[in-house]
Amino acid sequence: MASLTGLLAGLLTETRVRTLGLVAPFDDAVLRRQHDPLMSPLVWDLAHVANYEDQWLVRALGAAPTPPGPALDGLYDAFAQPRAVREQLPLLSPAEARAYGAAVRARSLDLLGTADLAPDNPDPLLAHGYVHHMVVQHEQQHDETLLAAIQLLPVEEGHRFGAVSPPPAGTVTSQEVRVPAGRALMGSEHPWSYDNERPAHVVELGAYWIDTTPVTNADFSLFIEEGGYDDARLWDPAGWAWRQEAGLVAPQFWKRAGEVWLRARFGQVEEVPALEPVQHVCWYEADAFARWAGKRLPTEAEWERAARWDPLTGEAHTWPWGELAPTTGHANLGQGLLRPAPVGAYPLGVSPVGCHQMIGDVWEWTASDFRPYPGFVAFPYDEYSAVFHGDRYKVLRGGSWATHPSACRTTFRNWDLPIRRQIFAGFRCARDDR
Ligand code: AVJ
Ligand code: FE
Repeated sequence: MASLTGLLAGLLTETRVRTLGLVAPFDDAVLRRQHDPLMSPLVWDLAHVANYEDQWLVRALGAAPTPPGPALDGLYDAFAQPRAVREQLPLLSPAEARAYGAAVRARSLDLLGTADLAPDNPDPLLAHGYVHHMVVQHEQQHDETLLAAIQLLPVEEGHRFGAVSPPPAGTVTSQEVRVPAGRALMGSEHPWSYDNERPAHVVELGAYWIDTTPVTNADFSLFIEEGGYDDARLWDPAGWAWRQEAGLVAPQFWKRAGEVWLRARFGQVEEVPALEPVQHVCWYEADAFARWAGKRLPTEAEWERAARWDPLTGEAHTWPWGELAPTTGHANLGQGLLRPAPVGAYPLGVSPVGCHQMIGDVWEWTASDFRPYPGFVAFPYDEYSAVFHGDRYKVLRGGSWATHPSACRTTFRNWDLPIRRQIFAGFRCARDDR
């Protein structure tokens, strides 16, 4: 199992490099400040990922807590401390948080070195290195959260992290594809999958049409111009109430300048690029757009079938292109571009039925509530998924440009409240076959 140990140690190290790189440009005052009631001060996430790692890769494996110890657990418990008040807590300073993270990491790597990760280890935390990969995914998810908080900084304080230019838009031969009726595999039995992806099961789906690309900024501008935000008939009643209360008139970070729309992002103001997938829209905006277009949002089962099912072999893959790990030629993941890429930019990443950019670029809102799959068992703790099940949260699929490949696959389920739009979320539409 030496290679699995090495792989996990490498992922943990790569992830920490990214975490530290995300906070490096900012001084202590910026790191401690709460920039928005929806997001934590950056320094909270920094110590939270370390505390989580101490709980799961140190204490859960039988070792003593890393100083300063369990007294920190309450401060960094996401349930005990609502985001809006985290600035007022007696948090570790940025230097203390970095030192705590390094101390935990030294101990967790030490323990990993001698851990038995064999598939037949009766401890389900250790078999296949489950808990180590869970901690990798957790820190990667918080790296995306850190970026969502950084995107909310005033433009003068923003930072670009050496982003590289996106590949050019590509040719998309048709706007929608028809997916025939049939049995679709949903979920995953991969040893590293989350509890909410399990058990893998078969669902029966009718035929449907789904867009080959996410909805673009150009598409969304047309919805705005044609009065989409002012037509109550297009909106879910709760969405219309929210649109009124919050005064929604365009995606978050958009501003009208004469004839054009500008957007602010990471220290830059620029014209909204027409062919990029729209992002920073909430579920209610996506739902209203779909109705305006004479369509609807796909269910998560429809989304997953369009992303992974191969009509020639009948098999369902981990990625739209098969089983190979993603490269920068397959999908826009991992924060390198710091933005979505234009539609058609990843011909290698097209799914067998013909959908572009199912993975990466923007999280895609689906019609579905975040509910457990039949036979769901919470593992290894209720607060990852189980406490969010029900009709309050909507499922998002596919990962964004800010998602690391470790925390992304066609079966990965993300969720958020239907009013949220500071996340890197867009959508594509679907419709019934008739
Ligand atoms: C799966 C992105 C909804 O950020 O609340 C982080 C991930 N869980 N720490 C979140 C998570 C615990 C979670 N999401
Ligand atoms: Fe967390």
